[in-house]
Amino acid sequence: MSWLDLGDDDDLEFDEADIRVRPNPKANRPRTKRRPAHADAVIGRVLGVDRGRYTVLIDEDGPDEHTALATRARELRKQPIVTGDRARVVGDTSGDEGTLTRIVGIEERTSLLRRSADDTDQVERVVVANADQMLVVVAAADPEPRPRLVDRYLIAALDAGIHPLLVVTKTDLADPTPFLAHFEGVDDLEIFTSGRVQMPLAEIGHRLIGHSTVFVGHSGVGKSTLVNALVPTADRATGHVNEVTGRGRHTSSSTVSLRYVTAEGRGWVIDTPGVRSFGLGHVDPANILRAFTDLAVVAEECPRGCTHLPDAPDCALIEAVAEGRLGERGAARLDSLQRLLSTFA
Ligand SMILES: Nc1nc2c(ncn2[C@@H]2O[C@H](COP(=O)(O)OP(=O)(O)O)[C@@H](O)[C@H]2O)c(=O)[nH]1
Ligand SMILES: [Mg+2]
Repeated sequence: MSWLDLGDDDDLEFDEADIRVRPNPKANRPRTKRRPAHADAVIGRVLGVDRGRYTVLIDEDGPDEHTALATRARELRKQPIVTGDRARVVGDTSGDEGTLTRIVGIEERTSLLRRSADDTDQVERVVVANADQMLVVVAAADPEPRPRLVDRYLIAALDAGIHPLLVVTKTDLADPTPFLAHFEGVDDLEIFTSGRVQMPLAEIGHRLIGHSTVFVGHSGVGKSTLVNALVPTADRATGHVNEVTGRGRHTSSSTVSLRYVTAEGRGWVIDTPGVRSFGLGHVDPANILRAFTDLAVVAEECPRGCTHLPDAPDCALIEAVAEGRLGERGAARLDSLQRLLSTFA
C-alpha cells in the first residue's frame, strides 16, 4: 500500500478503528484545545485516517492544493483527530513521496458527530468533525429497514447541530412506502428515494453544494454506491452484506472525505463504514424529543418534567394516542420515543 493510499482495510471493524475518548462534560459543545506555539503551522483538512496516519489536504482551494501524509505530535496525547478536522501541521508539508508532516493541533470544531457503543456507555466514539449535514441512508430491503436506527441517527444529528436528510435506497427491491410512513410527521426532513436504475443524483448533489455531508447508515445499504455515483473518482469499495453476521464484506471500513464537484458548485461528502448500533449514551435526553418533531408539538401540553414514559401521569402524548388523535403511526412513534427515553430513565 502506498503512503497516500487511504486504504479500505477489510479486516478493520469500525468499532476498533474509531477512537475512544473520555466522556465530555460539556456534552454539546465541540472541544477546543489550547493552541501550541507553532507559528509556522499551516492548516490542512483531514481527509482520512488509516492506522495512525492522516491524509491531509494542504492549501485547500489554493494554487498548490495537494495531499500530504501526517502523523500526530506526541503532545496531543489521546485527543481524537478525525476525518473533517482542520489540523495545524508543521514540517515537510510537500506531500512528496516518503515525507511525513506532523499534526500539532486541531482548529476549533463547528460540529462533532459522536456515538457510543450502547446507550448506557458513556465512552464516546468520534465519527466525524465539522460536518453540517447528515445523509441517513437506509435500504427499502436487504438489509431490512429499521426505523429505530434512523431515529437514532436523527437524534445524534440534532444533538450535534447537524441538519439531517434521508435517502431510501434499493427501491427496486421493495416499496419504501410502509417504511416511510414512520417519518411522515417529521418536519423539515427531506426524503429521497433511490433504486438500481434511478438514483436521485442531481437532487442529492444539489443539496451537497456548499456543505460537508456525512453519509451514515447500516452496512450494505448502499452508501458507497451512492458516493461512487456522486463522485466518480471516489472508487469506494462496495459489497455484499453477510446474511449471518449482517456485516458487510469487501466493503469500505474507513471514514473518508471526498470532494463533490459540479458546474453548480462543490461540497464535501464523507463516506463512513456501517455500524450495527448507534449508541446515544452521550446525548442529552432533552434532545431526543426534539428529533420527534411531530410528537414534540403535542408534548408542549405535558406537565412540567413529564417523562412521557408509559407510567407518566397526564402525559399529553399518551392521552393523544389513547384517544386515537395521532393515529396508528403516532402510536408507533410514541413507542419508539418511549423505548429510546426509557434507556435514559
Ligand atoms: N438492488 C440494489 N442494490 C443496491 C442498490 N444500491 C446499492 N446496492 C448494492 O448493495 C450492496 C452494498 O452496497 P454498498 O454501497 O457497499 O453499501 P454500504 O455498506 O452502505 O457502503 C452492493 O452490492 C450494491 O451493489 C440499489 O439501489 N438497488
Ligand atoms: Mg461502504
